[in-house]
Amino acid sequence: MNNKGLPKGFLWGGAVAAHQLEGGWQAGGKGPSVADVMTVGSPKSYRKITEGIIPGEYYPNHEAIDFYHHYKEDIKLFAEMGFKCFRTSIAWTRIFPKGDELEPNEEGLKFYDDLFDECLKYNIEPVVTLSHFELPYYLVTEYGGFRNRKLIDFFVRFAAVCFDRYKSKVKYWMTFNEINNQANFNEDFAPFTNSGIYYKPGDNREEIMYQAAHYELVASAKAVQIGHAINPDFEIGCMIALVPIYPETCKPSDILMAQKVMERKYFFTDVHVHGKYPNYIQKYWQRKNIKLDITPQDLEVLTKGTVDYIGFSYYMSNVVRHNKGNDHYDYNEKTDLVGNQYVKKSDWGWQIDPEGLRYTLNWLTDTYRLPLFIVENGFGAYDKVEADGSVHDSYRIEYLREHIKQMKLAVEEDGVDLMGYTPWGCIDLVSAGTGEMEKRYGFIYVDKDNKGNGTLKRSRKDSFAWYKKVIESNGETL
Ligand code: BGP
Repeated sequence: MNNKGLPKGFLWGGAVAAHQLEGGWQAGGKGPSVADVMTVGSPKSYRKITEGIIPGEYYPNHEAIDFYHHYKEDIKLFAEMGFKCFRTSIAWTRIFPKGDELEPNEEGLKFYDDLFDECLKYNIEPVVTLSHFELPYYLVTEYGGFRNRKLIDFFVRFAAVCFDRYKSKVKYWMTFNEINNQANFNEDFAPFTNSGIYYKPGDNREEIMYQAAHYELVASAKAVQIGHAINPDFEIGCMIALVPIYPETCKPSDILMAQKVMERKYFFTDVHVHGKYPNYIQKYWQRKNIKLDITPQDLEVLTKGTVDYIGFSYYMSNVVRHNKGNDHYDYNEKTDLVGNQYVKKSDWGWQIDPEGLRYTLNWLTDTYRLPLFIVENGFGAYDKVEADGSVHDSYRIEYLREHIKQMKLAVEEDGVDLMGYTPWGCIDLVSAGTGEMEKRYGFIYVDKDNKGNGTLKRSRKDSFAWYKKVIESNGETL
């Protein structure tokens, strides 16, 4: 094994999601998605979800950065940076505006044909997420989102249509973005999930969450099977939000607590990779009297639809403590999470930990033995535009450089099998969590603020030229 440098063909690129940049929320026959009924929050609070569109409210995803009309210009800029791949999602509501139709919307399909062709023109490989927090809103109001088993078939129909239509253009796929976010059922994390579940007072949130997760896992496995039948060359992955959990101290109960939290958050990966639920989660359901609709046919489906690789996002690490009286090591992020005195935080309180990326790459490899793909990593920050239009984002370069260094060590020294690296929000876009435009991740600045004002003009930040060199040198010049 050659231990110098990243492999040839390493997939350098950038990542986005349809609802966070496309805009055109009603263009080409598109229906509303859950993201279209969310307003702007603040750095400290998640965004608000409104019941339907309230006149006069500002919904940032409706226009976003209008990638729908600017994609040619934007992909040209990605090509200038030397992108080998571009990760985006297909807005479900462009293809099935309500979600339960039998026939897809041709205009929506055509948009992604054009988009993928534009990428391929520059030899940029599209990497596609099928469901990235943009469930058709109609499936929520009419069916209750993924509380409902019927959603499995709707998703599978959508996936099959996409696989078939783009089979000669797209090789790399992922089913559900950050499927495990919903494990944080104590928080109102709706913006960060695909399930479209709005908890009501009195709901047994935990049971509902596991049920929705099960339907999504079955839907994913069915889609993987169908995808492989349509094109055996497809590489279909899962997508996991990976926040490694450290123990606060070397006290054995803290160590065990960290392990239990890892299990609770990452059993999703076991189901995707091994096709079955681990014993610990089944025991947990028994103890908590959580009753789920899981049929023998479902379990069969899970074993047949295992993934080819693990895609994951990495932004930060977290620390937990074992609190006295928590005899079963149950996890409640409100009481068990503690700060990490050894790392700095972003303005949004995300703990910056580059070594945690190497740790994560090794943990995933040791646990699952599958190729890995870092499909999100990045630094959300306020940017300042100088009088001449330049943006000196040295803090972003610093964040990415330190993470890439650790990623390289994982490959070169630890032998991790890594397919690629696509930093999040390669062009500024709407934040999924808060709806802010001014939480920026991009190499490309977009002139638009949190209230929707701005010309939408694109410009290169300092990180643009830096990332171009990184790609050119296959990660040698950092
Ligand atoms: C991930 C999501 C992305 C993205 C990112 C950054 O959880 O997959 O959609 O938005 O987080 O989060 P935020 O936009 O809240 O800064």
